[in-house]
Amino acid sequence: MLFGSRTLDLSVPQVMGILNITPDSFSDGGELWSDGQLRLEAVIDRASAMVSAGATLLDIGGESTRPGAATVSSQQELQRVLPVLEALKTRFDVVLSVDTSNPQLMLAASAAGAGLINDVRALCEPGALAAAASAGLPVCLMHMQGMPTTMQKKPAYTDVVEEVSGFLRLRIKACKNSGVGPLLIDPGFGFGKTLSHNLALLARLRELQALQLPILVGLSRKRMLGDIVGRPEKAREAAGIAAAVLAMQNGACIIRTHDVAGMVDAVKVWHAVLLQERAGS
Ligand code: 7PJ
Repeated sequence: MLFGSRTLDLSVPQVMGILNITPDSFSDGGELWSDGQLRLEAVIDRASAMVSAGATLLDIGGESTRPGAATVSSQQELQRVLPVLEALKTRFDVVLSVDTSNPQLMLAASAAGAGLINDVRALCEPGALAAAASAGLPVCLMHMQGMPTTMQKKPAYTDVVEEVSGFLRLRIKACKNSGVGPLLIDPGFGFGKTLSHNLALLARLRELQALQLPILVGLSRKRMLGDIVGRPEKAREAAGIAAAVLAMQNGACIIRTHDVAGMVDAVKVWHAVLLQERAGS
């Protein structure tokens, strides 16, 4: 699949490294900031480590979607993300993804060399469909119930998998009508979902394959893993790998993670077994 100027082979799962450049990020707590300033050198070092470890995409996020996080103005978000995009695009041969719902940033990011728009609001913000269409980039559509500030208050579904895929189906149609694409889909683990909703989505992820689009998953360090293993965010790597392997087995082809090195090894093991199986053991 073509992501801007770069092609990735999605028949092998690809690892997307998370570069959160918010001062209040949910799991890497603003380590890239000092004295209210983003440290570009620190961002580059972190990106470099992820690329060396085998990430083929980097997801740059300038807006925290953590429940209760401070809202950022469009201007602030652009000022955070664009210099990072500029710095990374000349240094690393990977797909740069922007984690944003902001139409202005979609356009500016595309001009600055981004290869993917990753929108947790599935282009529902006013102007987002039109901006993504003129950006001309692939878009990952994610499902969320409610809005980040309130989404974990009382998530409720009759059948979570049916509702997530119904929502995605509508957004895919809206994108096709607006000339947006190519598309990827994501069930949005943790976005307006209880542990049991998240587990149902992971167990039945394969059902989303009916939409016939590449599936991206973001499980890394999330609370659902903490609820299962009882560990703090930074000690959830093993839990995240186990969950991602299940997701790959159920059709996921991009894994969004904070912990790239371990995940790349997990993908290699999973893929080696797949090839053996295809060869007819
Ligand atoms: C996701 C995301 C996810 C996609 C975040 C976090 C919260 N984008 N952005 N999927 N999560 N596509 O990293 O825990 O699950 S921000």
